[in-house]
Amino acid sequence: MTSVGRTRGALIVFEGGDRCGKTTQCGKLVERLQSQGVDACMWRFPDRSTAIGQAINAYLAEHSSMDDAVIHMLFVANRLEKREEMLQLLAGGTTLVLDRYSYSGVAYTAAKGVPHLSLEYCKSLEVVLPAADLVLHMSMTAEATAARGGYGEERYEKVDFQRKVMEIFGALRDDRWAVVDASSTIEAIHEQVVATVMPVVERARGGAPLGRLWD
Ligand code: 2DT
Repeated sequence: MTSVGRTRGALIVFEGGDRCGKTTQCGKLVERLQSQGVDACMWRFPDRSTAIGQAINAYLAEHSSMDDAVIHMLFVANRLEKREEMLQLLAGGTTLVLDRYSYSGVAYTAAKGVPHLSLEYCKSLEVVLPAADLVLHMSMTAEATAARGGYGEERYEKVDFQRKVMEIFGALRDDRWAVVDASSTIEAIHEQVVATVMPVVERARGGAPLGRLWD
């Protein structure tokens, strides 16, 4: 998409089911990148701080209910409202580490199995957003994540549903994805993540073009 010059930051995304350790790994990665002199910051989607994000938060906490198509649009809008800022940061050389992105957007909605919310339809709403340079797929069985602390507090934390989400993540994988065994230790995962991310940061710095979803 946009030409961002020779020193752009990389767009690194962590995806996976609930409670698989994405947030911990995002934080550790940003710290490591910064310690190595890479300008980096972490964002989460949904971004619950905006007005749209607050409506999403109420839905996830089961304080409100919404039509499946409407909540899907809100998740998309929550990314679109950050699009400009995202592109500017990347163009300015900041590497963005995202805790979920459009891949969660399409996987969680398509997993509901609502006929008019197919994977293809969901994907079509995201095409104006940049593609990740790298998606780190924190892979773990739905049963194993369910055994982790805090599981079940939010709307989608149900084993059968998570199993469907994981199947769809599997189907979305392409050569920009790297699979990480999320059942491993925090430090072992972190080292694997760093080894996978560094060459991608270098490629972006060297001028590799930013892609567009789902080209
Ligand atoms: P966490 O904040 O704990 O990751 O949970 N989700 C997320 C969607 O259904 N669509 C989306 O576009 C995104 C980004 C995944 C957030 C929950 O919201 C789901 C789990």
